[in-house]
Amino acid sequence: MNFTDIFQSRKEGYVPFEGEVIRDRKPISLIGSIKMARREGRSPVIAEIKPASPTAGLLRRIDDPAAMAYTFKQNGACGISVLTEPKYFGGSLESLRKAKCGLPVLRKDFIFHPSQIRESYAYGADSVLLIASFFDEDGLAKMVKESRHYGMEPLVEVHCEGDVEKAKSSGTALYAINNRDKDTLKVDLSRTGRLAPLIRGVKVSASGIETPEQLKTVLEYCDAALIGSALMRHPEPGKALRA
Ligand code: IGP
Repeated sequence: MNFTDIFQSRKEGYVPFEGEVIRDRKPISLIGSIKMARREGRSPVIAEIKPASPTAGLLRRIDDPAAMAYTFKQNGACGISVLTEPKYFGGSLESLRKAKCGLPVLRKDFIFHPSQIRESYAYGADSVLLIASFFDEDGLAKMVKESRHYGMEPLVEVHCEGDVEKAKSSGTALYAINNRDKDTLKVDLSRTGRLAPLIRGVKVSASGIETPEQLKTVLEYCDAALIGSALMRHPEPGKALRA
């Protein structure tokens, strides 16, 4: 199971969100929160609620996503990422809704349809992940626009130089460099050092960050880091953030 397979499986049977959406909520800026953490001398970490993963299987049973989000906030996180893909990551839209805690909340999923962006907003998201590799240039630009229509600046994920070009032409202001290969699922943190210099704008290094030393290294290249598995595996995820 690689990213491409999961993306395909997510498409199968997806029922477009038909609920009525009133744009009466102004999303919290993830970029603003990253910058504020840095100004205040806090480590700019986006903490991820990730019950399972295709490589590790079950990481942590999360009965109370609201409590988990609050713990992350109390321990200095600058944002919360919530996996909503159910089959391989054990996520749900309900946990997205529950993670609202005053920090910006990112919906982490395999997004391919504009209605998923409306749905994300309806469930309280402040930002959405868009994986550049799964769109052509036009498609990605349209999804960025759609996100902004709801006041959300999307996090555009890049895996290679080609993705960076695509992301740039989409006009996004916020990038994630994913250190995990989308085909082999192997982690290579040196990807952050390779791609970061090609990007202007706010950069997040994502995946495979396990130790304080690794966090320090990726933060030499990026404005923030996104950590899931290492926090989920820790007996006290909040404390792990402080390490
Ligand atoms: C977190 P990790 O290795 O700290 O658990 O990684 C995050 O980067 C990862 O969950 C992720 C992801 C994704 C999951 C990055 N991009 C796209 C699903 C879809």
